[in-house]
Amino acid sequence: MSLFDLTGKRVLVTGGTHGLGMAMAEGLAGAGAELIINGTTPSKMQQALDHYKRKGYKVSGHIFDITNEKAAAQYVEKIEKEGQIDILINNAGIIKREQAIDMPVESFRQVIDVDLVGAFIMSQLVARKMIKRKAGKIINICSMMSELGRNSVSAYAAAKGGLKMLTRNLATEWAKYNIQVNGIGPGYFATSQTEPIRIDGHPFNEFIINRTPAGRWGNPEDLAGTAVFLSSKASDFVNGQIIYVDGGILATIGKPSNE
Ligand code: GCO
Ligand code: CA
Repeated sequence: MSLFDLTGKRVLVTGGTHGLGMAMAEGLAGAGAELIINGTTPSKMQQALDHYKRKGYKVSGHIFDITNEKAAAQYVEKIEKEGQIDILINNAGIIKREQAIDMPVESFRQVIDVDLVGAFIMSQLVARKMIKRKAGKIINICSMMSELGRNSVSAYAAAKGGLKMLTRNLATEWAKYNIQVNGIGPGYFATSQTEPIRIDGHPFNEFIINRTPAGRWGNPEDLAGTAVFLSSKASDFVNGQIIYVDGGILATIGKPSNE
């Protein structure tokens, strides 16, 4: 289907060495895209590149910190010398689970810096290229915490709520250049980030399964279709939307644990 075809498109995925970033990258590569992966850990990058290459995907990797605007600018220049970035997926993120009352300000700042400021830095750098070409797709990876609070994740919720509004604002400013800025809000997915709260028998694990109308954790592959849609021609008139891929969590108030 040519509407969703990504042949010849180059996508930069931040934090694409594992988890949801990797699953989305694979979805896009399956639709024909060439992968450019950013990460911060050389050993993880090597493993990821081996994985992508084993699957036969065209891929390159770049180690840099998205919160360092000078380094990020140098890498965007370097990548663009090899070919244009058609799609940017702002996926890199961190979480700190800590009661707000005790959270060191420095930890709060660090989460905002990676999850929100990093996405701004990368979007600005890449959009400067996209504006000249009058074409581009930017996808910000939001969260349930773009809409809902939860005990112990104040900085993460503040950052992801901010990322939702950054998405709308960048869409407002850049739609006229034929750049579509949208977001994906994953529900609760089985990744390394949720490993500490996904243990069988752990009350949080039971809670999430009960709270999700679909009755299960998301599998990373569940995100691929939405990522392809927002990267392709099929979404050329979709601007500033957050698509929640959450098994129905945000559609419902939930139910008692005995139902
Ligand atoms: C948590 C989880 C979440 C998920 C996801 C939900 O502690 O509540 O880790 O933050 O990772 O972002 O959309
Ligand atoms: Ca990373």
